[in-house]
Amino acid sequence: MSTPQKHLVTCALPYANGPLHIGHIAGCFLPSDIYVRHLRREGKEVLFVCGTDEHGVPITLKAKKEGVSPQDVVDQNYVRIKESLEQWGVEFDNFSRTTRPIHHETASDFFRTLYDKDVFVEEITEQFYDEKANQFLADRYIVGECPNCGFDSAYGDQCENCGTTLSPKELINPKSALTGNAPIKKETKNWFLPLDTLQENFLNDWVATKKEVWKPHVFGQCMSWLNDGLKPRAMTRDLDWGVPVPIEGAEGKVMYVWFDAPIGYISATKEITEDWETWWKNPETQLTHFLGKDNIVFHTIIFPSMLHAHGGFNLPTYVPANEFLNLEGQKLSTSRNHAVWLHEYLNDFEGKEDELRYVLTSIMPESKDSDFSWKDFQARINNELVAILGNWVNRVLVLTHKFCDGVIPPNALKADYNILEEAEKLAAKAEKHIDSFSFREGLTEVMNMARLGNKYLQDTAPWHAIKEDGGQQRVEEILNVSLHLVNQFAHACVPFLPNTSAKIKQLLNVEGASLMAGQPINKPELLFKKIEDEEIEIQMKKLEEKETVTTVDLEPVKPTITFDDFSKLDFRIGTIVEAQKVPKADKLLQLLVDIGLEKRTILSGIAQHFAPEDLVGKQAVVVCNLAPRKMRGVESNGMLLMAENTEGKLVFVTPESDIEPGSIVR
Ligand code: B3M
Ligand code: ZN
Repeated sequence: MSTPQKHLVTCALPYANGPLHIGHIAGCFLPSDIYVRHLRREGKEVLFVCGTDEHGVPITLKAKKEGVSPQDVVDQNYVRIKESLEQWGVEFDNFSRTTRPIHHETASDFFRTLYDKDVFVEEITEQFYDEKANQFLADRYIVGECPNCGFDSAYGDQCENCGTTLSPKELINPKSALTGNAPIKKETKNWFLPLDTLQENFLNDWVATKKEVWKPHVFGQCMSWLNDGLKPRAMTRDLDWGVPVPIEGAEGKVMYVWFDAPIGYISATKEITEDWETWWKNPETQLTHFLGKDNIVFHTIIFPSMLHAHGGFNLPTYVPANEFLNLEGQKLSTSRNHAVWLHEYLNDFEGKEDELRYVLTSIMPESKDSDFSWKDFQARINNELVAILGNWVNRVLVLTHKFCDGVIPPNALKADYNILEEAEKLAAKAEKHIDSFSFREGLTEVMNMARLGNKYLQDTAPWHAIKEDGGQQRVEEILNVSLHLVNQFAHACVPFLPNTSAKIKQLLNVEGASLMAGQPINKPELLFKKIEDEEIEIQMKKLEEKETVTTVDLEPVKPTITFDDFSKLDFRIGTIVEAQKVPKADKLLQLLVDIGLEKRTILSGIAQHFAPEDLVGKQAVVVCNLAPRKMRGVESNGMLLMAENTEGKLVFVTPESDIEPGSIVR
């Protein structure tokens, strides 16, 4: 497969609602970066764009949960995501954001053009509405059972369990994600993309041309959509966070996040070059979208339909979507914190960026889901990177110092050059695999070069050869061939192991492509270090601890408060000196509590849990500055803190050992 000269490569825009984990990395960041490095090495002109997706319900829900504004959420996460990608070493030309003015303008113009061309169908429909929250419930604001797989917390736009794209009305037993209430239906006007007519006039024919071009699972998913028959899809939402819909009568409405987000690829291009049209409108430019399988429909059906309806834009040539990566046999989950976060990895395994690339490429979910486990991570690094690659390169360098004074020996007899030809063939195979998005196989071929090098060294055994007649010359030949092979390897591994490639080049002391006999090489240094059992145990433990048991019964953490808010509360230790039942109130106990400064009457709703006579002498944490409250004619002056489990069992929060009443708790 020969590729054109100009390439626009996109990587799906991550939502700016949290940090990146290895699922994101294996899904699209790593494959796109491998592909781009490969193209650049071949001398192609490449523009590689990405950025954060900063609109949509995932952002507003997160903001609500944290009690901050959506802007705060995206500002924080943009920086985090961008920094971790830079640190890990992805070579984007631009990593933009969809809240930037250039994106709002670009998306607005795009919408306006479709509107002016009468592409949209305007329709008043009934949408789910949460009466308590006074809000329409689009996309992730609504949850319910997936009609496809039965998963009980599918979103209104998609089931994260089976990947099916949904509309809110398809959910079984829909509930508001804001209040948990069953929604009502309410009328509202929206603008729909008529995917039904677009299917007939455009998609059926266009997708048919991709049968042999796209991966089977991508083409298959796309066809199953088309076979079901597409329905018009609303491109506007009754929400206040997003790109405002730029037409009259749409005040207070924003674009559907999946309308504006892919336009983010266009704005990210515009942002860095005035010549953006040569990347988007020049038929000679190849457009390739990298993404995870849950985004397939948006990149093979909806965005191409938008581009087609607009006119003038290239359509994607390739959409090499990956399937899902699991972690230790279970789905990666942000909400359960079952994940390996990129920023934490980079912190815990400093300088091991290539090790992560290596392992994730080896297990990349290219055509089916795959599993990351820490034990496998360790085994692949120790048995492959250290034992095969690192060892081989090190032996060649050490032997060159030992037998050739650290200088590249003169060129060898032609006889041994067949090894280099063989290596060249492996490198060519690897490139072919990359061209067809088979990165796992590509990496295998590259590692086969190191296997070949090891075998050559083993077969020729310079440490024995040196003792034979004419030994010095033979050893020089062997090392010359081996050094060339190491250099070939350094070139071949660029897309997969860019840091390792640079390091080998530095050890060989070469800048250009070829080695020169007579040149000194640098002192050997190990390329990789073994991963010890303890390092893996730490990670396994971290994973166990991280997995907070957020069963559905536990209440979510309340919105963040400031320290000032906290310090307004006056907690002290009190000792209960008297306790009695309150007549005609079966839940209340009337307590007299010594809080050091005074004795206070406090009513507590614990009569069904404790007998009054058991309480006298007990110490507890008392909230002392709560406004007094009258119950059953008695004024209560404060509150005892109790811990309650999900079954309603109550226990006192008592000091670990006795302390004077009135002691401050903070
Ligand atoms: N932000 C979905 C996701 O992160 C979405 C991708 C947009 S690509 C234009 O899975
Ligand atoms: Zn499902």
